[in-house]
Amino acid sequence: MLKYQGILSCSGYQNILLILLFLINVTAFAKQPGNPDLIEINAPWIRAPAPFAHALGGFMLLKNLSDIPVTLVQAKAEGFDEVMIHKSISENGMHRMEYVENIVIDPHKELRFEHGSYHIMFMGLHRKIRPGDKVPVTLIFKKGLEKSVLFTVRKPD
Ligand SMILES: [Cu+2]
Repeated sequence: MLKYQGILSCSGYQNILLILLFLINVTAFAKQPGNPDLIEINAPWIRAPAPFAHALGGFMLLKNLSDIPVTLVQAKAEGFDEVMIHKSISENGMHRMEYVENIVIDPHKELRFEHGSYHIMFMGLHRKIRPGDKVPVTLIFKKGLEKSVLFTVRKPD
């Protein structure tokens, strides 16, 4: 009993503390959520629908101003059957779109979502949307990071 107390009150206790501190640091690093303020979304817009269009493309410039990579995994918006991240691909004169599971944006890099490349696909409109409308969209990144932005509906330049 005495021996046990001795270990606990001297080096043993300190070691436990050190190990705990170490674990807390490791956990904090692994779960580092990033800072949504360090993700910048420039000029988000949705292509105004042509008559009878049921899928619309959304575009933006996404900047990662932070010191860690951020991974976009999903986009969400009310008023559509489904919202997905897509990439347009041209191969041998054929155009197609691919579902993108995630996109990593390295620290201090930017990624342009534009016609013929990455875009957000809004499918199955529940109501009419017109040029000038604002559509709230939540961009979801890994590690629980979220960014809400208003996309403006407009005709292409
Ligand atoms: Cu698409």
